[in-house]
Amino acid sequence: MFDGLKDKLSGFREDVEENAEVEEPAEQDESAAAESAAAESTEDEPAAEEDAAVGETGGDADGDADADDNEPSTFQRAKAFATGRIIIEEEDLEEPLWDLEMALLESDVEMSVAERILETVREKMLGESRKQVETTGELVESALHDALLDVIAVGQFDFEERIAEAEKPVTIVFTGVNGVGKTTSIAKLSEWLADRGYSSVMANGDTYRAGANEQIQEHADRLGRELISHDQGGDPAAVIYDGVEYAAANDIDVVLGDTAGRLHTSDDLMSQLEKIDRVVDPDMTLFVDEAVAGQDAVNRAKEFNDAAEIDGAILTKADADSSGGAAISVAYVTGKPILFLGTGQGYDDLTLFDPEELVESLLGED
Ligand SMILES: Nc1nc2c(ncn2[C@@H]2O[C@H](COP(=O)(O)OP(=O)(O)O)[C@@H](O)[C@H]2O)c(=O)[nH]1
Ligand SMILES: [Mg+2]
Repeated sequence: MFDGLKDKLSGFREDVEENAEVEEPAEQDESAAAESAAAESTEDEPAAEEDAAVGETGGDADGDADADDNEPSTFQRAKAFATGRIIIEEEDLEEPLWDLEMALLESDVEMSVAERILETVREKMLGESRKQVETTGELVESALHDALLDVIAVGQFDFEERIAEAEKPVTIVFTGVNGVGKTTSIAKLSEWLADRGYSSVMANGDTYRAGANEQIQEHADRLGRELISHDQGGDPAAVIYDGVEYAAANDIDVVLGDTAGRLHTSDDLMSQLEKIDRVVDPDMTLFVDEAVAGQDAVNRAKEFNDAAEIDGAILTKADADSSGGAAISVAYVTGKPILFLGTGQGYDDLTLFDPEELVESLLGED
């Protein structure tokens, strides 16, 4: 999952490390290093700032061993200049950041998201955080970590808690274009809920496509759930409404309402979604798209959210996606969180989305 992007991120780390090393002063004897540091610190402003930064680090209360016994000597400060934590300059970052931007865009990360990531990385690497890390590698790692998390975690909420606290039945409507995995995700979510003690009923609002009733009925039968459906051509809002009535009468916790996945540009479909909103007033609308669709998925998420406001997204087929662009971009672009990843065709292949976990796996060694 997302291996292509992972490789590209580790490329950035290597780039920065290489560039930073080039800047390292060649072997100097102790006094020469000290002198050059002292000279630099008085001559130009940026160097003076850095010297101050070193001073702060050395004097930190959380006990550097060397700060305990005696104040850091000029030599120690000079040596700090030669370590990764303070020698990264704006110009060292220029090329790696450019390459990182290209890598993100190639991985289908949306432009504004890539820009935001770059901005955060630049800020973190040149700003405060560099005083708290030891090596260039660590600095890159922590900057990338924060920059990715910043865009990926937008809008996150605890889905299970939301279900637990909502008045029952909770109605969830699934939107998205055809073939992305809405119906499969409904079946998976029904199983996910059952595993946590919540009963659910499916309501087939896809009254448009021939064979839609049969397909979802098969899932319902396999899982032992009730399915509410009307004949093909019926009113989707009416089917989901019946689902809610059924759930209320039978003490069912959650109604999972499917919809037809016609083109997001279809006015017809959008007015259908509006009607569902009006008639059923769902507790949640989840947008479903496939991670493999990359940039297209991001654009559709935005358009669906504009037409019938979504509460979150499910990204399916993450098992087949190496770019990771959609997983990184959807939340930032829509302001609504990714809640689940579909990771296969089995009913258990639905994973609660955990931004921190994703970031760690993107930056992980293996
Ligand atoms: N590999 C993989 N396939 C999936 C996933 N989710 C759905 N699919 C497959 O995608 C196809 C379309 O799914 P379907 O639920 O009918 O899409 P819908 O038209 O949006 O309702 C089916 O063959 C599913 O088995 C997933 O997470 N991973
Ligand atoms: Mg379907």
